[in-house]
Amino acid sequence: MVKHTATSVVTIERFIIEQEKLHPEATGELSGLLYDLALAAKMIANKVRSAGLADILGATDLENVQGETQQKLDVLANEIIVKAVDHGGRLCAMASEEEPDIIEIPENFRCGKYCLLFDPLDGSSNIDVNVPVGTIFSVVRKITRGSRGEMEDMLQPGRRQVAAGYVIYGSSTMLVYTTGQGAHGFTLDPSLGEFLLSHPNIRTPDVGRYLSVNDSYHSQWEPPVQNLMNYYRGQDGNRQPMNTRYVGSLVADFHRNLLGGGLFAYPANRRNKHGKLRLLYEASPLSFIVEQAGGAATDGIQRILDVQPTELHQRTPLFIGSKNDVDAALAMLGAQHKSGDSLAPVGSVGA
Ligand code: AHM
Ligand code: MG
Repeated sequence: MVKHTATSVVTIERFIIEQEKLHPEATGELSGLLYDLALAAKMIANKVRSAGLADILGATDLENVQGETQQKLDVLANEIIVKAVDHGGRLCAMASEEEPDIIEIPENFRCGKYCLLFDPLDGSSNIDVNVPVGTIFSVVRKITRGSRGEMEDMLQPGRRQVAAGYVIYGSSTMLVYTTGQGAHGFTLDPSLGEFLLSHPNIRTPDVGRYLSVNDSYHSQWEPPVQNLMNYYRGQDGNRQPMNTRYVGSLVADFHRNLLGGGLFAYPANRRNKHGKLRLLYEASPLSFIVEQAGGAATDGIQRILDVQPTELHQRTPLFIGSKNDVDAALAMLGAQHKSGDSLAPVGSVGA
């Protein structure tokens, strides 16, 4: 494969094609899907950029200038992604954090061999205050025999993903993805309308600088989780204190930590007994990416990528980021689980 540096000008399209060449058996279906997702990302970026103007441009709270009913941006992002990928003949089904059931491919379109699972606009509650939001996606291969995708195809452990990625709509729009050959980042050049390779082969430091966690849950965490957070803050004297940075928008927190080194944690608490984040739309794809960058991810007992999902919208506790910091979570929370001190699911608080 051609070796790229951040100074060669490489579009995402060319990069995807070059990666495909590493697999002589490839049919181009996955490449086509990734390219369609990059297109959807550009369309969503466009909407997000003018989100603050929605009320001004809309004739009323409910209608926009064309007289169409104003949609919430996360619903709109969902629709953009579905419309960008449903007709390409690459997918047999989809699932979205925004929709309760599997999204079927319309009867008039051909079905392909992949399933797409996605969170169209994560952190969308932050849009009103101009904080970065993101899209997260995961691709798995169909495993059932029929022509249409089924629930069994969706409920595969994360290690079976063939691709995963996220888009951050921040001060610039970036798309980071992996197909299992490293994690690569592309920045949208707005003047060209192209994603250009800006972060080839991302590597995340083994030891994190940043700790991203919502501290307001401290009193609602189980003691082992509280001890773990004290350890990250250096309060027990066993570690250099980490800097706390919490945007409250997963993609933004994850992205900063991926590049700078850090640990994002969303443990279970008394209110969210299984954590808050979704295994299939958030935890699994980001775990695939972080592992490709040399980091790790656990639910406190096992590697996120080994968790067997049982429900489409399953939630999971999540500790993700720099390898040594994730190992510490596993050691401190996993030990508690093994000793039987808690019967609650990983990092979670007993019912
Ligand atoms: P969402 O999928 O409804 O947007 O919720 C997920 C978001 C994440 O982006 C963020 O990490 C988390 O919720 C913040 O939750 P909290 O406000 O409890 O800290
Ligand atoms: Mg989300």
